[in-house]
Amino acid sequence: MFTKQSTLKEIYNSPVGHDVITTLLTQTGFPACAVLNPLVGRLSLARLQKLTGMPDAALTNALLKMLNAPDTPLPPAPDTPTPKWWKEAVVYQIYPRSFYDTNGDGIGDLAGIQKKLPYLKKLGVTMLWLSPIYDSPNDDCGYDIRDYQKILADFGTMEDFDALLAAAHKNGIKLIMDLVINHTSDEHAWFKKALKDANDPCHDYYIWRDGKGEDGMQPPNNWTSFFSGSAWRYFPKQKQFALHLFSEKQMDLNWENPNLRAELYKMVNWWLDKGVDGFRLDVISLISKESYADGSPQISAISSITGMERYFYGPRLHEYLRELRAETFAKHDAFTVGETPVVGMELARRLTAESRAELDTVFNFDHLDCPGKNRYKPYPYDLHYLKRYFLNWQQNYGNDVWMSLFFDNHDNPRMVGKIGADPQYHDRVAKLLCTLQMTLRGTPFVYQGDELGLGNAQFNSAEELRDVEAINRYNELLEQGTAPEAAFDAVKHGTRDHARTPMPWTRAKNAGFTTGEPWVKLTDGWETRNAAAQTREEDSVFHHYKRMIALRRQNKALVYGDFRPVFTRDSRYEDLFCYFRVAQGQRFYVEINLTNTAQARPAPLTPRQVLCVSNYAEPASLLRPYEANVYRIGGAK
Ligand code: ISL
Ligand code: CA
Repeated sequence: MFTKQSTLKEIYNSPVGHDVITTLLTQTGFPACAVLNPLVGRLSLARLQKLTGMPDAALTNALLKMLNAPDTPLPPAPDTPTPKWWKEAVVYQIYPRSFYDTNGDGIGDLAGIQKKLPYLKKLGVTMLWLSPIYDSPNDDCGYDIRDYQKILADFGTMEDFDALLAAAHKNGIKLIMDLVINHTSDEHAWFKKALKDANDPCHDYYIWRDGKGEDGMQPPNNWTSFFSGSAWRYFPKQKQFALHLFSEKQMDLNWENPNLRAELYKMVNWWLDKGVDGFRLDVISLISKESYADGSPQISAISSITGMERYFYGPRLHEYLRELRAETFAKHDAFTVGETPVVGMELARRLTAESRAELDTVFNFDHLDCPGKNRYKPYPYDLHYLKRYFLNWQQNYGNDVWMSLFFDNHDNPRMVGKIGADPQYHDRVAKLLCTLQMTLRGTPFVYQGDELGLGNAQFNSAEELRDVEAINRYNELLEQGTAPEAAFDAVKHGTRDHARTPMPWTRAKNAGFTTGEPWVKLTDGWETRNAAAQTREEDSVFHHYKRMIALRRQNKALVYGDFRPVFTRDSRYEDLFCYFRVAQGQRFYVEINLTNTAQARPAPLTPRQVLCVSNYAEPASLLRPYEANVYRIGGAK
């Protein structure tokens, strides 16, 4: 039983405590190991509170509830990971709106994806993840679903989908869908029924609360939405508020309701029966809300979201995930990757360990920004942090769990842009990231355009933004009296639009993406940085990806092998990231220079080290800026 008298060290030694403390310290820019300092570690919660005013009452209360929730310890992990088809996959995330437009309306479509299957096959990826393609009013680019069993007209028809799925499978490519079941659109039939009649069974599919204050017009609590403003929307006819953690058109579902859960399972099975191979589960860790008490002001100050500690790892989360899996995925050997913001290593293990039968893997986002930084404020991303992050996860995560490996997705500016190396090194850095991604243990998720080394876009005015998150932030700043230019500056670096610009296919008008007007502007430089040019040039980023993907697919050691870092304790080599991947009968060696200056090799290469792939054309004695090499030890290339 944890109490206010528990010490920081005791708390840190528990899974929940470990992740919460690590996240809080990292967010504020401190190393997590600060807690291991005996003076700090011996402090009790109560004492810390007295000395520093932290943690506040709401946080203490939420934390103690989480710490005291029943937890089954994980059984010991096996010596080697169990082989699974999805561990061997190389996933490619498609943002359908921006992939390829076949009918000139400026919006990518399903026929466009099908048309580009030969390109994807050439690249070598084995599984596609489609960001949502369901019917939607598009308040949040499809993450606001109106009908789970209908295709958005902009993207095509269900026939187009069936044809795409069949064609993908025919090419040996699996396909997973984006499953958004924390919320639906306010235009979903369930919500419409809920609005019409409070006695309709669908009413309880959502989260309704009375308002506060004499007139009942104040939101039920202080929670804020991820997309600015209160997380509660008032409905005058109903005289009640409904919860929306995201946009005000994305209404949170009430997972407490068993009928709702049964409806969701039915829908998931309908897609599985169609033959889809699995799902990426949108913000799945948020489905269980601990209570509707006010959120901690301190968490709010650190994360700019109020209330998160009440639902980021709610008390029924594991139960819901087990049920969901048993009712659906388990019957189809389907693959699942959960999007789990703020979940750290220990909680991730509890969500994905094989013995738990919940999720297969999750996305952890801790590496996307350096400690104390966020995507809205530009800074040069430090590759040394990426090394620290991977050293930790690759060595400590365990054999009964499996990482996802990614640098980009549709919610973040691109990593190669964040690193912001001198333009002469841009392609080398893009290739370096690919080398890391294809040689670490975990399932790689390439985001469309990564394979071209696509960078971030240049947005010049608020009119060019399309992302509801950035637009809401911008408007909120204007309402607070910020001048338009300053408000735009505050969102332009972080807007999710950077990753959502159209795929550059050729040097034709609009990069060959559309014959019409693209729905969002292109990233500059497409005249030279495009798929046509890169598939022609042997030393392009595209070919580097192709070679690395092939190498990984041909060599199980790169998938399942042990990760053995070297030279990590020698400060002379902190600018290098070197490791072995070792499996029975196979050994690979990876050496990476994390900096823009030449570095000495820690040890001379031996004739037994056969170079497989490099981001430089010719070998050299020094490791050149951002050089990344993969060698096979013994045996042919
Ligand atoms: O935690 C975050 C920032 O503090 C967010 O990045 C959060 O992880 C993200 O907003 C959740 O993203 C997913 O759900 C959203 C949708 O807009 C995103 O595109 C999707 O990836 C709501 O469905
Ligand atoms: Ca189209």
